[in-house]
Amino acid sequence: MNICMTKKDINRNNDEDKYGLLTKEKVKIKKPNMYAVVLINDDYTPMEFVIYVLQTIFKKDYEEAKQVMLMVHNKGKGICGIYSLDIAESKANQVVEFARINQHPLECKVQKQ
Ligand code: TYC
Repeated sequence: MNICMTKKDINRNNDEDKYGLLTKEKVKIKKPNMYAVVLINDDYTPMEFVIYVLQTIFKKDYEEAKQVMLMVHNKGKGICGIYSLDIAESKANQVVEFARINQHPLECKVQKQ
């Protein structure tokens, strides 16, 4: 059986258990799949533009945004954040759309964790 339960549901179950009201059903809790948004380095997108993207789309402060940008610049790629699939895809699309509007080749991808 594969049912999603909140903590509240689980506690309610335990109470019911205590008072002998419950069917003895085992519940498996499945963690949601999570996805990293990965920024890719290139030779043309300005560093300050990447920092701005990290601040605005990924809600990082300036120092953290700079660290992530430098990580991508030095290592070739780096994680901007980890989200559910719909949010990861939405943020990746926002990055590419904003980069294209500003005529930068910045790329990012969504990677299942
Ligand atoms: N390498 C770029 C430069 O030197 C900066 C950069 C960083 C570009 C991160 C893309 O995802 C990136 N201007």
